[in-house]
Amino acid sequence: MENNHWWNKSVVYQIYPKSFQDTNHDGVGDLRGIIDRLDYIKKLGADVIWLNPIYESPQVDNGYDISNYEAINPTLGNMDDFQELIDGIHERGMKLVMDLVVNHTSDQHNWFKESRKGKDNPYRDYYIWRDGKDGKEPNNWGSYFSGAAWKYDDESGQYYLHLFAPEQPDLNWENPQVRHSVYDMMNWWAAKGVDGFRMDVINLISKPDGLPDAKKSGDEKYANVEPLVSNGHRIHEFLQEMNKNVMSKHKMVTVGETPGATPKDAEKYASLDNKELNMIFQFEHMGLDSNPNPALGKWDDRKTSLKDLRANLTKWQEKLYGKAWNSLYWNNHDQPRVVSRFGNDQTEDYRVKSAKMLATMTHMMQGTPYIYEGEEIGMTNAYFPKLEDYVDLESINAYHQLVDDQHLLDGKTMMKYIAIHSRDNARTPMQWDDSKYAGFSDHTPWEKVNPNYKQINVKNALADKNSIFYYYQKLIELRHTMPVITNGKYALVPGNDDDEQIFAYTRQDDDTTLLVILNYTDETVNRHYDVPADAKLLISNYEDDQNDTIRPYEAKVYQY
Ligand code: TEU
Ligand code: CA
Repeated sequence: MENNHWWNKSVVYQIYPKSFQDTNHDGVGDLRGIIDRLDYIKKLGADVIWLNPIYESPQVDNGYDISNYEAINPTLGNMDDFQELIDGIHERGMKLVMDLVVNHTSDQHNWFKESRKGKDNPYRDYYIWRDGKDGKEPNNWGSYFSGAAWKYDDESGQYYLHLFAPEQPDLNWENPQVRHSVYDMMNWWAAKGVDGFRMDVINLISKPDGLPDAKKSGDEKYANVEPLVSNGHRIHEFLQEMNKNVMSKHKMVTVGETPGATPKDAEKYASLDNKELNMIFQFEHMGLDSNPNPALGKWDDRKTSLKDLRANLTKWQEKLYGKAWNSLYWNNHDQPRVVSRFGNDQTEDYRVKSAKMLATMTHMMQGTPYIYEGEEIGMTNAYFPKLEDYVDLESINAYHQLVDDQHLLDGKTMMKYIAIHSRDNARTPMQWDDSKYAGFSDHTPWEKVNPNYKQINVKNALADKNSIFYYYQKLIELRHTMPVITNGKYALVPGNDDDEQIFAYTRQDDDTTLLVILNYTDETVNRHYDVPADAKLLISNYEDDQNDTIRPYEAKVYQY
């Protein structure tokens, strides 16, 4: 099966606008900052830029609470800046993907302001309102950001649903007016030249009929809604309708953010006939280091074993082959930094080696790779020690719920977990150089700079031909030039299934084989692989090749 859409060979660079580059001295990144850095992204070789939400928003959840879908957040710039940005991207032969957040709006959106006025308001049915049950919430659903997923509204005497913060009320997708308002808005952006959308929690939009209680599995106060609400009964109908009304009318790429999606779900969402989306972000590999106690969710300090990671990535490669298209990612604005999480940030040598090894792991697989700002220079977790250092509501709420309210963890343990897993680890300002505030701004940034910016920054990376940056640049170039990376069949090297140190797989098409060998550990390992005498070493993170001796975090790819 030949995959020959433009996005099959593309690499996406994700920008978190608030943290990328400030130009007007207020400590917040802005659109003009992105314009100034387009040549940098082009130099890396990325084909597509995905921007986290830049719309008008009270910023309760950093722009994922949108109060006007067709206006730019004034802190970030205005529509003229946006036009200049999209022109600049297109002039450089790149494309722009925007964030589409339509599971919910801000409570400051006009639709919600109208909706909460009362039961007779024409916008009432744009959201999900219910009466309470026995003086309590309508059901036991918990919010992703702690507490109940319902908020009582005094003014109109009912509860409304919010799967995320109370300031993020869920839209009612059962209402065709809601759906068509969204499609119109999408077409409005497409007319401005936008090349695609990343769709926020798009598989949560179809709620189960009757909104029944969700299952609790331990001592959690409110139930985790994800198993019940994700991939709901009308989701494919909604996405096909959206596709007909929007995607089919433009040349665009779409990626759905789909927590709780399995390969079976992906076969429908991202099937090669493109009736719904082009690909999805699945979360299974992001959950391998979660706490076994469901009440604690992701808050833990365990490390993902190679066995679990390999089994998971292999499953996605094999199950989607010839049927659907994968996205490939380690990082985004919600995840800790990959080199700290799956690699090793304890010494400079290991940081650089393990960052390259992990990049090799995903960039040699089938799918569209996503690089999150700073990943290409090996930015690490910030590990801030105090709760006051954190900005993200998810971490702060979780601390209060698990430590103060439920007493499931002591404060010290929770701070250790937050230092490892907080979303703020991804949101510290981009490290451009070693000047004060890392060249991000000359004003105190909205979120603290990672103290290691003097050593880890773009300026240093560009000056060192062995840097992580140039390694990513080479990986991207290989994807652009070698069809086997796009279309070759994936297979584990026989016998590799249980190896706790080495991950070895091949990609193969009619005339080329790639053998990828990766040491996931800080130990030197001896393994023999049959490599033909005429094989060429395509890329590696060591200066030389010692054949069966595979050094700490070594990555090598043979071509034959
Ligand atoms: O994230 C959805 C989502 O699944 C997250 O709750 C995720 O589980 C969590 O962040 C992991 O720590 C999307 C956006 O990417 C996120 O930034 C938003 O806060 C959220 O939706 C609500 O819009
Ligand atoms: Ca600014």
